[in-house]
Amino acid sequence: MALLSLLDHSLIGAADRVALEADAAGGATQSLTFGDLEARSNRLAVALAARGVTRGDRLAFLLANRVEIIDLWLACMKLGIIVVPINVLYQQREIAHIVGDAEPLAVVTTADRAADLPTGTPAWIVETLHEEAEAHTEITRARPAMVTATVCDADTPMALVYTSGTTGASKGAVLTHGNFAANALVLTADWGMRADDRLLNTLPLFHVHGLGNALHLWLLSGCHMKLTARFEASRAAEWFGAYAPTVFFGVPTMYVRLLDLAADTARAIGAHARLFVCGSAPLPAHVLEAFHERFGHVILERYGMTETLMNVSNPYHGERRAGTVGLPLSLTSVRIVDEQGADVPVGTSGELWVRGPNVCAGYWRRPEATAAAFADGWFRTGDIGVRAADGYITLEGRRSELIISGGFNIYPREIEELLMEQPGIREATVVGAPDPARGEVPVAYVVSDADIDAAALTALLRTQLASFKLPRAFVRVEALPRTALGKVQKHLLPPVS
Ligand code: MLC
Ligand code: AMP
Repeated sequence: MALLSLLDHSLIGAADRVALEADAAGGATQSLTFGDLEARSNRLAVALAARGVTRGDRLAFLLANRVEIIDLWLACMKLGIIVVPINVLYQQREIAHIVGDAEPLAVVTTADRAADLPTGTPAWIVETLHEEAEAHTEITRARPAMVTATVCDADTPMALVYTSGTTGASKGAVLTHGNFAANALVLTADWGMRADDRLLNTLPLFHVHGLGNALHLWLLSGCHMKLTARFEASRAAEWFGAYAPTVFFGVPTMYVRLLDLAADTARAIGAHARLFVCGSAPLPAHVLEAFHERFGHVILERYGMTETLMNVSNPYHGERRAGTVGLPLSLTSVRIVDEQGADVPVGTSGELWVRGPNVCAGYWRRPEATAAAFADGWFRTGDIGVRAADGYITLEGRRSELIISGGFNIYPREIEELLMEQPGIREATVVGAPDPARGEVPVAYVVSDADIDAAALTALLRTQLASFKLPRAFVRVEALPRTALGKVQKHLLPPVS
């Protein structure tokens, strides 16, 4: 079945069930049924068509979590429009790259961010668009003809999600309706999502953890979701206490923050819950153990990528083994191979290659990058791992220099290039330094003519880079260690004091 027909079990089949509570303007909370979501997205589909968007067009959004992202996602799904999510933390330079590459008809955003779009790119203000949609009072839960006439199948592109892949330039992974359907079906089944679940989602909807997993598992299972604008550690006790979720999906940093909750609060949260899932970055074994002790639950760790959605997961019923990402999900095959692409034996490290209906169609308008990412139909993840005799996979690192901080990806190259554009900086290299809460944070090593004014440099970089990419320290060195061929030997850099 097509993606939309899967979700129809909730949108149409459970139309009167309360589906969602979400942060609304002015600190209020909004409550909607699945039928409300169906009607809102029908109206938005008509409003979008009136603005001239048609099948195959790209439409981007630059928004923090809010109900209108869900409306937009469903309306685009109904019309075959390709959604381009943009990280709301991105600054002009980062946004310009995505907009230039995806060429969306417009970017749906808020008035205060409109000025951050490249000149000539229409900003569609989210509130205006919503008002326009809601003015179509004649459109209700009955699907308008333009929706019923739109036929999408598993190969229809649903989204371009930008990722740096294993090399520096950010590329749009073409995720299809079939990719989202396969991911949602497998996880709903493998993690036992049920209509009586209560899912607290604090993950951003502009990345696949929130978008592919949380949003679709909610819509497919027909459970209830609480959507917050973002994760805020200071509000966790209030959210978990009042909402009493049965399911929570998070990145390791969120679990580290939750360990700060008082012991009795943690126990009470654990008593209501049935499942805590973690992914997007390595979950340290000691965090899993501390969480178990305080909340009474063994976190289920899984492994995914923007390009592949979810690949490997610890089992719901079997052993959730600390430090491992578990076993391949039901529709995904995983090989671990050496440099020549030959399978390595159990216990030997190699690169993970994956294949399945969850794997993207390739990179948007980049046939060379697509060709390089696949080998004989297998997607080369760039992640290094090892398989135990009983199949459990442990990730050991990455082939690339990717830094993951708080679950957000950082490519050193982007920061290095920006640093080298600054007057007085002759050379720069950026590496990830361990951080107890965020996993890793970027640190810059620079060769410069004068002392570095870290505060001034940070202030300058802040206007061009998302906050999570700002180096946490600048270390001035005489020279960067290099190989005979001139490549920087990052492992020989002095540790940050
Ligand atoms: C963080 N900030 C946000 C934000 N998250 N701002 C708006 N919306 C968000 N969603 C900003 C803060 O304002 C602040 O900016 C800075 O980031 C740090 O915030 P913090 O509250 O001090 O951070 P912290 O408690 O450390 O928590 C950060 C975090 C965030 C965990 C909430 O890192 C996060 O949401 N991570 C999730 C990333 C994610 O979804 N990754 C999945 C990628 S998909 P300032 O300016 O004050 O510094 C993928 C595939 C897979 O990897 O397998 O899933
Ligand atoms: P992204 O490009 O943002 O989708 O990030 C995908 C990358 O996140 C993967 O290639 C892995 O390196 C990493 N990742 C995701 N889940 C895990 C996990 N559970 N443990 C370790 N790394 C992970």
